[in-house]
Amino acid sequence: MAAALPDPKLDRRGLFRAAGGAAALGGMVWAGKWLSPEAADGAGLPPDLFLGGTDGWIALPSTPAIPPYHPDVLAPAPFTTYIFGFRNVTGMTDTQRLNQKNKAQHSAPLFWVDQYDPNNPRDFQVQLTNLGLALRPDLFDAHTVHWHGFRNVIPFFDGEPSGSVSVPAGRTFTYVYRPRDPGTYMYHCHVEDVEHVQMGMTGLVFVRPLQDGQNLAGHTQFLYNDGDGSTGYHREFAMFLSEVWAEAHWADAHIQLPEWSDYRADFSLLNGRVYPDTLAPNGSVDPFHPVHDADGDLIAPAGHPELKYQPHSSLVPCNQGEQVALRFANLGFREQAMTLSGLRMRVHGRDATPMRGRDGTDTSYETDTLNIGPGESYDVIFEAPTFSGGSGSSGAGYDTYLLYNRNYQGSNNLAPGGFGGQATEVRVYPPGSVAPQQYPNDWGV
Ligand SMILES: [Cu+2]
Repeated sequence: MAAALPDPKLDRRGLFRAAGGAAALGGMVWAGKWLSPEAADGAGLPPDLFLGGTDGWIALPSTPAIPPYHPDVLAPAPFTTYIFGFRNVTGMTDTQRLNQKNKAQHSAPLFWVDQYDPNNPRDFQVQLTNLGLALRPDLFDAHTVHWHGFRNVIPFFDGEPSGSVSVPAGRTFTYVYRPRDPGTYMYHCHVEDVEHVQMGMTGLVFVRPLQDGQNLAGHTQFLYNDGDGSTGYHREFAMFLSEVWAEAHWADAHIQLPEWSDYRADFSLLNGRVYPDTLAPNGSVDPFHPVHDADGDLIAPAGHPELKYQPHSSLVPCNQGEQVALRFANLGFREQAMTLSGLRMRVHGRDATPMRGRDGTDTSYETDTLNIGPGESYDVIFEAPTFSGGSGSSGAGYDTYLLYNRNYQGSNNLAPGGFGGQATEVRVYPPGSVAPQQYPNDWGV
């Protein structure tokens, strides 16, 4: 029996027809207001980046030991430390993706997106697959992607688990972003975040300004939409600060619970490594052209099998006279003081905000030390000085300038004369020596 419908002009199907017809015109009139909701541009296109969340193992200096926590007796050689982390699984087959369980990396894959362009609308989509934890199948933890500092994020895509969805083991979710604010950010899993961030599910992400590609003051790449080329640069390097408390990592591996109020950072990491490993070559770090073996596994940086799951180098090679951009973000739990010894850095942005007053006044400033609190980011540019003939520590065709944590417990990892930590080198070569970069942190060789 057909139900009697009210006025056919107002039935549900009719309303859809009316809405559909209006949508074809770009919007609809509602109570006298013109509604023009923005559709999710790019919906239906494949995601731009695919991440897997899982556990794994990394290598930190094994001496001096921190018994019984470090090195972890469960760690397969040449590794020392249990982690949770992300992997870039873009372009992989389903089989290759599933193979990456227990093959997480630290820090998380660096990636970047272009600022949203209303004239060429395209949202950025990141698909997260929770691959599960191989060593702790009892921990059926969900994972998320939380883009820290993203303005006006749609709560659904925020990744904070009490206000949005999380991704259980074996499931997949696609995050959609419309980035409107250039600058440097960080991202992390927000599930039990003190633990998951400390365990390694954290990395750096940045937004390129719309101004990129224009020619201003001799530059085509910029930190911000400065209008005058003042934030233009020749090379760019991400510097992601994080920490490892060995006891917490050991506890997760050994089915124990750490007491977080006992927190102490045994290792302070720069891009997931400690000095002098920070100088070792990159592994596969171009997020949009990832390289892996037939199983989908990472390929270790040349000569460093122990750094297989720490692919990000922090070495800064450059030619004299170049403008070099450094993007710092700190998601350790302590404030750090990164010093570029002997060179001045100009601070052009903080927390993805250009150094401009409300009236446009330039508030950028020069310093040799950045005090970076947890959750903060800085965008700076230094000018590579004149090559002096390979003096300093190298005598090998380049000048060396140290970039290190002036908070010494972060540069020696509580072991004076021991580990090394948040430290790396800027190497300045004669003009024309270092080739243009193919991607951020690329050595140009
Ligand atoms: Cu997580």
